[in-house]
Amino acid sequence: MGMQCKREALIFDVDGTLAETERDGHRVAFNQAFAEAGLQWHWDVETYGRLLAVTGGKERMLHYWQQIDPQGARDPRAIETVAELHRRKTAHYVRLVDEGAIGLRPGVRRLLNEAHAARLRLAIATTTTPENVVALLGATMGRDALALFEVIGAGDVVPRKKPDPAIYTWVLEHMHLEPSQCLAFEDSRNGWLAARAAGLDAIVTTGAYTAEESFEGALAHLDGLGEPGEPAIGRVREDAWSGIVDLDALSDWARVQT
Ligand code: XBP
Ligand code: MG
Repeated sequence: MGMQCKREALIFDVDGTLAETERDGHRVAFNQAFAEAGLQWHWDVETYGRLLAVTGGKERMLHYWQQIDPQGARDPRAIETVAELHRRKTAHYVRLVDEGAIGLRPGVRRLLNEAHAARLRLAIATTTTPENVVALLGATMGRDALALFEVIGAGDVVPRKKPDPAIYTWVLEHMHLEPSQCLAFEDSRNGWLAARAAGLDAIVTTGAYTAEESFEGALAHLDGLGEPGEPAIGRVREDAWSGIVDLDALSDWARVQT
């Protein structure tokens, strides 16, 4: 039968998708942790852009260490050193976010509220640490924001991070949903590859670090979700598109049920 099922859930990435967290949030927090530990490491904006190829803060630090000091990084104590640096980094990141350093990207609040009002099911699938998600949502949307999301898949709940599909598969299992019933929102090639490998279609809204990446095959590649007076620009499937990503648009593009 040609009947295709409707989609009832939206699954959101966090970093880069809900907010531009990397350059002025995570990067700054890593550097604060390095300085505090007396390390000479410093990640400028460009260096950090290259390091984003490795997802996960601990994985990223170990990768960097292996590049600049392969012998030191082989020490059995390196894993614990990285874990301690990461605990400090998380504390700095949470403080930065609590201070209001990071806002949501345009259209995020609007779409989340619209989806919630329409009783769509909402979830998060991110490689970042759970505390970071709680801090970001709390600082930007208030304490009740967490309750918008039925399932939050974050950080080390899965053994392998994006582009591995594990975090998406974990979220699907916890929601008892098939990939065809969901739509993912991502900003990066690694994130999109993860969603795709889990069998999900994705809307990609690229930002500062990801605009030049390739998303061939993604349902849409836009520069954001758009807001009234500030439309998103990009493509939907093969066609150029400009407008505001709302539930009407999502139901046209992807049979999202409203
Ligand atoms: C986000 C990440 C994370 C953050 C830092 O990727 O790769 O590692 O940069 O967070 P995505 P942690 O948006 O694809 O989920 O330091 O907590 O890992
Ligand atoms: Mg991302």
